[in-house]
Amino acid sequence: MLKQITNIELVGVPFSTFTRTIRLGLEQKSIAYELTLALPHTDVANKYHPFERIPSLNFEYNGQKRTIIESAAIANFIDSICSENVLRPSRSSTNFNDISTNILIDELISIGSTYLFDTVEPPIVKTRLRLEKDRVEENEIVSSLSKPIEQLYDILTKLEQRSALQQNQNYLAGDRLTWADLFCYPALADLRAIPEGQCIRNQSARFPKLAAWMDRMESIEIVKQTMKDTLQDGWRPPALRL
Ligand SMILES: N[C@@H](CCC(=O)N[C@@H](CS)C(=O)NCC(=O)O)C(=O)O
Repeated sequence: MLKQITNIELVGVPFSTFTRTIRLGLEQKSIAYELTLALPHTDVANKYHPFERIPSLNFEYNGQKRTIIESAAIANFIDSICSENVLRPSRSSTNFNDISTNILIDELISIGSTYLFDTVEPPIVKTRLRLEKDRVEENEIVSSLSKPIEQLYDILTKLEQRSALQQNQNYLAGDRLTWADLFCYPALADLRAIPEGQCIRNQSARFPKLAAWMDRMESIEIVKQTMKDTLQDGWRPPALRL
């Protein structure tokens, strides 16, 4: 770990999927940090993030304060300050297997942050929680989610096919845990916490490879350590603004 870097502070909340991705990365690399609790669009979040999102990461370099926004940029920063417990092959490797793995990791980071997040979180997870909060009948909830569920199945099919799970490897980008897993897992963990997550739960799941990967992820210590106060842990957001 680069020793000029001090006072790492992550601004976000445990149930935010992007915040969880960064926490998973920091935990994996045993980087000490402080979590400053802030919901998006609040004064604390907005102080560091011009787009009013979470997470942001603050740190000091030789005593000078800096802030990074955007989870992929934060992940790259984490890699560059700590070479232990790697979450991707070295970017400077000229071995073509490493180059290919990095391509797949970058694809999956982008897929997880956009297509997957956009299909799982607002239209399914947030919608179900809001309807439940409004005490809408279960059959009405199910029917109002039917279109988003079709889209979800399409995205999950493509995710499974694009990932290394297709070649029966243990993790999304191969036989080791990488940032690809850390970016895709949190939204799917939220999905698993609601009835619509049946498709990635247990052996008879519609997506058995993703379901087995989720089980594998949930046996990892850093995943257990970051579960508290997430939907999976039974936690529900007060204002449903994830
Ligand atoms: N592109 C941002 C996305 C961050 C993001 O969307 N975070 C969510 C919480 S998980 C958020 O702040 N949502 C507030 C909103 O969408 O208004 C990143 O990669 O960090």
